[in-house]
Amino acid sequence: MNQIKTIEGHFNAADLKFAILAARFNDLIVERLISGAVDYLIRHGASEENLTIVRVPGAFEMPVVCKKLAASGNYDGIVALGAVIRGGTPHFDFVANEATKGLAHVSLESGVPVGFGLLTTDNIEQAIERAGTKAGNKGVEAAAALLETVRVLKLL
Ligand code: INI
Repeated sequence: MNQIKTIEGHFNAADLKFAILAARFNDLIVERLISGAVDYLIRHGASEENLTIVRVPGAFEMPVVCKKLAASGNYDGIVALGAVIRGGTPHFDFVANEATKGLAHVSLESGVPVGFGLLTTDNIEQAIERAGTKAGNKGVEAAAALLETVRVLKLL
């Protein structure tokens, strides 16, 4: 095993530029995700002037704005934060699927990593649990995964 070359990202956000793309829909939840992501990045060495928060109406609008952010060349990575909560109609599935597919597509096509912090839950309780209460904070997880991915990409 000692002979195997291993490449892995470290968790130092110093001198990296991040966009935090956040949906206004379900903003009670999404604000907690933003706080978690910002807190994580700052505690890992990012500076406030290298963080930009960009707000969009809902999860459905995230991919097109993410595409422009990626194409700008201004960011090492983008954290996408939102909350899609199931209602009584198929609307949830369309919004959640399109946002998820769109964000993955932008990341692959642009080569700019996107941290996926879009909650998709059956009810508001599950969303609250994942926004800084008993099931952690998905904004923190997305920022951590993004930071590691940015760093590993820079080593390849
Ligand atoms: N947008 C969300 O971010 N979360 C939701 O739960 C949601 N629901 O359930 O409707 C939602 N809808 C709005 C959508 O993202 C668009 O903003 C809207 O359809 C206008 O294009």
